[in-house]
Parts: sequence; structure tokens; C-alpha cells
Amino acid sequence: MKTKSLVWLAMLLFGMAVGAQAVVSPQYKLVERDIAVDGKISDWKGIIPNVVHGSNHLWTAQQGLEAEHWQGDQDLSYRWRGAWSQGKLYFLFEVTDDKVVEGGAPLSYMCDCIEIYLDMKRQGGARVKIMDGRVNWLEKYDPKEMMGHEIHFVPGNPVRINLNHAYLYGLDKPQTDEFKKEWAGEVAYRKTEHGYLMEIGLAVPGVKLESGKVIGVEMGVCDDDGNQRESIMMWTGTKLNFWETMNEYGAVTLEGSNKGDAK
Ligand SMILES: [Ca+2]
Ligand SMILES: [Ca+2]
Repeated sequence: MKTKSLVWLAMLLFGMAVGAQAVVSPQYKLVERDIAVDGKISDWKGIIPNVVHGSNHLWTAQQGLEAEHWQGDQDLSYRWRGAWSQGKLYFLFEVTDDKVVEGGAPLSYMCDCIEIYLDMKRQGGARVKIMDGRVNWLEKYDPKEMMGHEIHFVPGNPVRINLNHAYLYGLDKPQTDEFKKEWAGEVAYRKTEHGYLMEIGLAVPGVKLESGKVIGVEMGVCDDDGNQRESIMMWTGTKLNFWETMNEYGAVTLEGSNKGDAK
């Protein structure tokens, strides 16, 4: 009996190890802290950054984004930190980019641009759930189809923000006002010695935040050095199409005293 139990235990542990290998994703904890979105970073003191540098963070599966365009960490790399408070998520990006171009292309994702992907229920799978059978999900925008969100922040004054594919990421149709009104959105931007910094606050409509909640998060930063986008560096996912599939997103846990309602 005892031997049998041990065999089962060994098999279970082996299975878990194999399973864990298959679904391993980066982990990060969001501390509960009040953040002023003002471009000053003293309020982030002590919060551990995710460091995204080195060629293994490049996503290279599209023409024009080949690894040879990337000249090293001074060309493009970044650190991001996150926090939460009072129903809002906060992010700080410190981007190293040796040539900051503010809105240099007609589409946000072809510019110097920060991209945030959120899977608020950490479901994985398709980010856009097609409900009418169309082949190309980009042809239509329906909020009901959004299983996750893709938000773009283009450096400049003002920062231009695109929410999902409602206007196909056209820089001429930023949704900055909608972001402010419907997402309680805030953003602060400034250039730094080696690139730029962006501080962001947002509340995903209809989503309650509480301690212990785990969300799926992917981050990407694009680099335009004057000839439209030539690199994108991802926090977690370099194998899949991160804008379509949420399976490689990192697991981000909200930690703090606000337990919310018991479930
Ligand atoms: Ca601040
Ligand atoms: Ca650049």
C-alpha cells in the first residue's frame, strides 16, 4: 500500500513537472500602492522591475522585424513595473531607445510604441472571439468579442492611445479621450537621457480588482528609429502571435489587503 502510494506520488510529481514545463509562464506580483501618474518615479521605489533586454525577447516572425535590425539593448530594451490600487492598474515603463520618434508612422504599432495586453480573467486562448463566423476578425470591432485587450501608447505630447482595433490603430483616430473617460485612464510621458518613460493608470471597464486575483499580461515595446518599426521586444511571448493568442501571457497576481467580497 505504502509502496503503491509512493509510486502514485512519483507519477503525480513527474506529471506536474512535465505539465509545468509545458505551461510555464513568467510570474509577477502587483503590489497594492497609490501611484500618482505624474512622470515622477519616486512612488515606485522598492517595486521590482521586469527587465526586458537581450535578443531572446525579440519577436521576429514578420518581415521587417528580423533580429539583425536590433542593434543591442541601447537600441531598444525596457523595464516595466506594475502596481494596483482602488480598482486601477498602474504601470511604469522605462524604455531605453537611442532614437525616440514621436508618432513617425500612420499606425501606432509601426511607431515607437508601448503595447499592453490584458487577459483579465486569465483565460488564455483567442483574444478576440469571433461570433459571426467572419474569417478576418479585424474587419469588425465588437466589444462583446473582446476576451482580452490590446492597448497602444505612442510617445508624444499628447500621448496617443489606441484601444483594441476599433479604428485599426490609426494614429489619426486616437481614443485618448475614451481612455480617460471609460477606463479612468491616465498617462504621463517624458523623454529621458537614454530613451523615454511612461507612467500609466487604467481601470478595465467592468472588472473588479481584489487581492489574489491573477491576470494574464503581455507587454511589448516597438522601435521606430526613423524608418517605421524595425523591432518589437516582448516580455513573455516570442513564439505565438501575441495579439491574437493569450497563451504565452505572464501570470500577474494582485497582492494586498483589499480582499474584496468572499467568493
Ligand atoms: Ca509617479
Ligand atoms: Ca526609436
